[in-house]
Amino acid sequence: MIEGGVDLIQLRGKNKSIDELADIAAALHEITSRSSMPLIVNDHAEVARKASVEGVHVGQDDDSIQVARRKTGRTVLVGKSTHSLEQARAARAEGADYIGFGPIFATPTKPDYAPIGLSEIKNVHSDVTVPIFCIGGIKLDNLEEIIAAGAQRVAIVSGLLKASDIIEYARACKKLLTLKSAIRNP
Ligand code: TZP
Ligand code: MG
Repeated sequence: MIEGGVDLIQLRGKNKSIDELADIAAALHEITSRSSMPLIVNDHAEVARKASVEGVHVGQDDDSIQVARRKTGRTVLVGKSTHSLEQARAARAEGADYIGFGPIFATPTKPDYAPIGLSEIKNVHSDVTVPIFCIGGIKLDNLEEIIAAGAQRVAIVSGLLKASDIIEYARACKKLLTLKSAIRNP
C-alpha cells in the first residue's frame, strides 16, 4: 500500500485484544514511519498509549472523541465514523480531526449498515469542514462515480486487500483521485 501511494493506513482487528493490537501496531509503525505514513488504530484509544501511532479512529459506539484523546495521553489525530449527514455534523462539533462517511454502497465488510448512497456526498462536503473519507463498497471500478459525486478522499478495504496486485491497484486509485482533484482545483 505504501509503495502504491496510499496516504494513510488504518489498523483494524475486530477480534484482537488491546495487547495484540499494540504489538501489531508497533511492528507496523516501524514500516509506516520510514515513509512518514500516518498509522491510525481503529476502535481502541488504549492502543495509542501502548504503541506509537499517529491516530485513533472511533465509531459511533466507541469512546467519545474527548475520552479517546484523554486515554491516549498525548496529542494524536482522532477520527470518527459517521453514517449520516447528521452524525457527520455532530462529529465535527465534537472535535473530530477527520470523519469517515459511509457505507456509501452496501458492503460485506460492514454488513449491518444501510448504504447512504451517492446523493449525500456533496451535502456532507458543503456542510462539514473537516477532511471526509468516503467509505463502503468503494473499488477502482466505481471510484470515478464516487469522485463525480463529490468525494475528495476515500477509504478502501476489500478492494485493496483482495487485489491481485495491491501496488498497482493503489496506484490506479491514487491516479484517479489526484487527476480529478487537479481538474477540480487547477
Ligand atoms: N465503515 C463503513 S463501510 C466500512 C467501514 C469500516 C467497510 C468498508 O470496507 P470495503 O471492503 O471497502 O467496502
Ligand atoms: Mg469502532
